[in-house]
Amino acid sequence: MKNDTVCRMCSSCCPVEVEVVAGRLVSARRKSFVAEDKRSPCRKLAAVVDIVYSEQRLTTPLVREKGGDLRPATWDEALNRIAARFQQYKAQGMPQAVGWLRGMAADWGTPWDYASRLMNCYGSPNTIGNGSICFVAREMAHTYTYGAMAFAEAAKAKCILVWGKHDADTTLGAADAINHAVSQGAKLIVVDPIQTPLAKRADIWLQIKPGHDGLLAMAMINEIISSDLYDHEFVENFTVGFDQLREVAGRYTIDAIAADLWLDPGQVREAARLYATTKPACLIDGNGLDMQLDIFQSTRAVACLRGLTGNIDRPGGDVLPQPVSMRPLQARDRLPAGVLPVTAAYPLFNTFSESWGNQVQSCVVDAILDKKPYGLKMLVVQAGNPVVTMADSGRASQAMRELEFLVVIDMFMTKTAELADVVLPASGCFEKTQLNRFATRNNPIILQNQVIEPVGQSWPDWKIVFELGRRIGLEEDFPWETVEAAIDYQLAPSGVGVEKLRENPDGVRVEAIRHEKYRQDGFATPSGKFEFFSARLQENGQAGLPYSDGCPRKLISFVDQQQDFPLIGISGARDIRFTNSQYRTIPALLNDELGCVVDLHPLDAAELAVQTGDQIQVATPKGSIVMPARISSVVHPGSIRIAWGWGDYNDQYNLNTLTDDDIRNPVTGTPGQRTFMCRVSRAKDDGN
Ligand SMILES: Nc1nc2c(c(=O)[nH]1)N[C@H]1C(S)=C(S)[C@@H](COP(=O)(O)OP(=O)(O)OC[C@H]3O[C@@H](n4cnc5c(=O)[nH]c(N)nc54)[C@H](O)[C@@H]3O)O[C@H]1N2
Ligand SMILES: Nc1nc2c(c(=O)[nH]1)N[C@H]1C(S)=C(S)[C@@H](COP(=O)(O)OP(=O)(O)OC[C@H]3O[C@@H](n4cnc5c(=O)[nH]c(N)nc54)[C@H](O)[C@@H]3O)O[C@H]1N2
Ligand code: SF4
Ligand SMILES: [Mo]
Repeated sequence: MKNDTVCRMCSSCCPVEVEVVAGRLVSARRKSFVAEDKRSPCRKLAAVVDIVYSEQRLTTPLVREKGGDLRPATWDEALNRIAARFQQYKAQGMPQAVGWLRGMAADWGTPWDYASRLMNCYGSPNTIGNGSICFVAREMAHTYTYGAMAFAEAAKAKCILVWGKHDADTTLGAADAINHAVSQGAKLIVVDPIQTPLAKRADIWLQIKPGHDGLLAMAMINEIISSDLYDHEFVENFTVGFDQLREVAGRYTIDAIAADLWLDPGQVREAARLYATTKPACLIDGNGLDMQLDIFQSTRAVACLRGLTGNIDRPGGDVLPQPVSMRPLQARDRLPAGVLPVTAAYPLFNTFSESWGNQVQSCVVDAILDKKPYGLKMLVVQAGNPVVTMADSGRASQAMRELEFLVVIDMFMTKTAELADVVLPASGCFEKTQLNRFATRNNPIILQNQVIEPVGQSWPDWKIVFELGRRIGLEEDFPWETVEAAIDYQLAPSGVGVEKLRENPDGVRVEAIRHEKYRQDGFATPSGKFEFFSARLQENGQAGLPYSDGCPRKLISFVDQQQDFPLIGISGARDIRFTNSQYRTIPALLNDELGCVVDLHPLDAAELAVQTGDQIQVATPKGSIVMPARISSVVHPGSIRIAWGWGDYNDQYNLNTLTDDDIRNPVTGTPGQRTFMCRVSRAKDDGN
């Protein structure tokens, strides 16, 4: 039997058609607007049966007696243990000592709302996501500029500027759109420190010095303004701060900064002109901008380009979403007044969006270890593996060990789950129904629909949260017996329900697509305009316009120790076979540790006397890892690229052993997990 759903094995949220025989999933196929033979392939989806029915799946709850090993338990026993702890901290008058840390895996849609609801009704403001290192920090920069996160309508663009994103490995729907547009003659500009497969195909590739994107954006803005290539009609009628932008960008001329950014001035000029003069043009920004110390300003500067060229909300440009009306399910009003979250040091980031709440996960570690601003004693980790995915793994791991009580909700036994007092087995994406953020932030709404029964005794995340809620006295707040009932309740204002979504597997559009909505509605910013200058940022002590206070001294972690750590380390490519720390236990995907390498430029390799296959040690002031080297000119001399995500599989490959969490972006609390100074040497035990 064929069934439609949404794959959530990574954040791409691809609509898929799955084949189920006798209740068992046997294959899955990605749907797309391009013909089958043109669709970008997904290795994970090809291995879907091995993933879903992996012998490594957690199939029963596990509990730990004090100091002992984890042992199987019933759901009743496991949930009652957790509920007892919730009640204990409440009875002690400190519900806020309980935190709920969300990884990216279960999605940012309804699963996020359910956990927030439970915690708010319980009385703790500490439901915390990892958005400070993922796209939420970027979303904030977009939002402060034009009211929401824009997304590129690449398929219809004539010019595509891809800035720090590699969709063929991460976001296949977007990869299909880029390929389609390029096949129709669209120009392609890529800003990436790595010569990626996409960079190889680009008309212009800017191999930027890692972490310096904001300065490049300012220089491009300057070029576009001084050459009078900006969109006068849009700038005059719909923006604020253009004169200041002109003035500040004037300090960043291409000729003055290109060499410092490892770029050729002529190429930067050509890129700025091509982008500004080809209409429509879209700008796809990605995680290459995230995880950087300067994330907020650099993304603001990049975002300004969309208004300067008038491409914002135009067909084939960068479109503003038409979100689906939903009932807020987070019950924020139920939080007792005056209880500050542990992320209180980042008030702008905590409040920029109606639903996001707290996303500075590093604060969880501060609260556990330093009791700042107060102590967290218990943590529920849902769909995340913080021991290997957070900056400064050593410290994150110490924090997990120091907790009085750790609960992990996951599908696999991770390095984080190994430390837990209770482990709850979660059902995977094909085993549950949910609404993904991808489907509700914009039309059309597409349902992730359960197509097979939960594997083993696993439960879907929604059921775990609802049942736990009921066991801590929140029966009235979790009245829904099924997830369908909860989704229908939440979606009621949109007039759409689960039944209709199931009848329309390709999605239901609740509002016709509109472009240039700002002409009628204005932008959802305080001024109603596209804000090059944000008074709200200035009032809150931040630069109102990107780089108006100058450029931060520290764009790369440990840059003040570059005498000892002379190479720039780049947290590397995502591999289509894996999602962050996941799936290395799947034999069909692991394939002899293929891709677990450090890329080193031939010039640096010669100096260090390193050859492909040699074991090398990469060290920073925080720690060191050992990985095989690959000599490759995809990296710029002076920089290396380290494969990402191997830390759960093997400690020795844990990239976040190297990263710093002491210095963070002042607005979004983002540590420099992407880019850091480091040192390379041949590993001591290397026999060569
Ligand atoms: N150095 C460095 N650090 C990084 C990154 C990097 O590129 N370099 N990337 C950063 C980014 S952008 C992110 S978003 C984070 C990701 O950080 P995490 O969210 O911690 O990443 P994952 O390794 O994907 O862990 C997700 C976990 O959820 C489990 N899981 C999968 N599906 C479900 C589900 O439906 N329910 C439940 N309960 N569990 C599920 C998986 O088995 C896995 O253990 O890492 C960040 N850290
Ligand atoms: N297969 C797979 N898919 C995934 C994931 C995964 O781990 N595996 N993770 C999911 C998650 S959590 C996320 S957030 C997304 C992220 O997906 P993307 O947004 O595509 O981000 P990345 O692939 O991390 O990096 C994109 C590009 O940024 C470049 N880059 C690195 N440093 C810099 C820099 O300083 N400046 C610029 N301009 N570019 C730089 C990298 O070389 C890379 O080519 O992918 C999601 N999808
Ligand atoms: S790219 Fe991600 S969401 Fe899309 S099919 Fe592959 S694993 Fe699933
Ligand atoms: Mo992410």
